Amino acid sequence: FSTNDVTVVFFLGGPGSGKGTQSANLVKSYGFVHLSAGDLLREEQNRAGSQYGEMIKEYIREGKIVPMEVTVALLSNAMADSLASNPPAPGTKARFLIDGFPRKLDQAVFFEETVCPSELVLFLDCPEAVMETRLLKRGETSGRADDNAESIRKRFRTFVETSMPVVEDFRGKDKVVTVTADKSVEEVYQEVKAGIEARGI
Ligand code: UP5
Ligand code: MG
Repeated sequence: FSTNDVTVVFFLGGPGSGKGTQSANLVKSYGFVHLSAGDLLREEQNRAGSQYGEMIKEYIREGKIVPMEVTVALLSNAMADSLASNPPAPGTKARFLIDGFPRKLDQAVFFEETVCPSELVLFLDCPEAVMETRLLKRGETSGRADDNAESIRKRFRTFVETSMPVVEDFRGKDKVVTVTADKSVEEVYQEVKAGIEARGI
């Protein structure tokens, strides 16, 4: 597909900061197509015959970042599928909200060079203690293999060491809208909306 046909917004934030929750709202009001890198990886992990299933399972449990070739292929295939089944009207662009990606600097560079540059980065800023409480609570019912105290600790470490530098890099390019996420879902959403609209997306 052509990058002229799409607008890409990256949605970043720590584990449990609320990316998935807010994405659902944004899809409804702004017509974004929501692509969660983590959801795509979990689907691939469960796909019969996937050569990556075991590897993805291990990386997710350890809170490590899956090699980017796998994730970028899943994302760009999902974008192409979406454009094929739902092409943008002439003169308009398809809008993709890419949740939980890029999580490492080299992934950001690779995606923007080989798939599509991003327009904006939404960043949910949330204290670890709040994210931990949310994830442990969700873990009671989510069935996610990484919603346990040990995996959560590892996810936090990866986020601070590897993913925050991506946010800082985009911040240096003035592409980041930061929203404080330690508030009610509705309050966070109002700020997310204000941030998007201020940037004319
Ligand atoms: N909740 C949400 N907002 C709330 C609020 N304002 N007030 C009170 N509660 C709130 O929310 C988490 C929980 O908090 C929910 O129970 C929600 O109701 C509540 P959610 O919206 O799910 O938060 P989110 O930020 O989406 O959390 P998630 O756990 O999905 O974040 P992660 O970034 O950890 O997970 P992801 O699925 O993106 O990645 C998982 C793993 O996949 C990674 O650790 C990594 O191993 C792998 N991965 C890669 O390797 N590469 C990638 O590019 C992406 C993922
Ligand atoms: Mg999520």
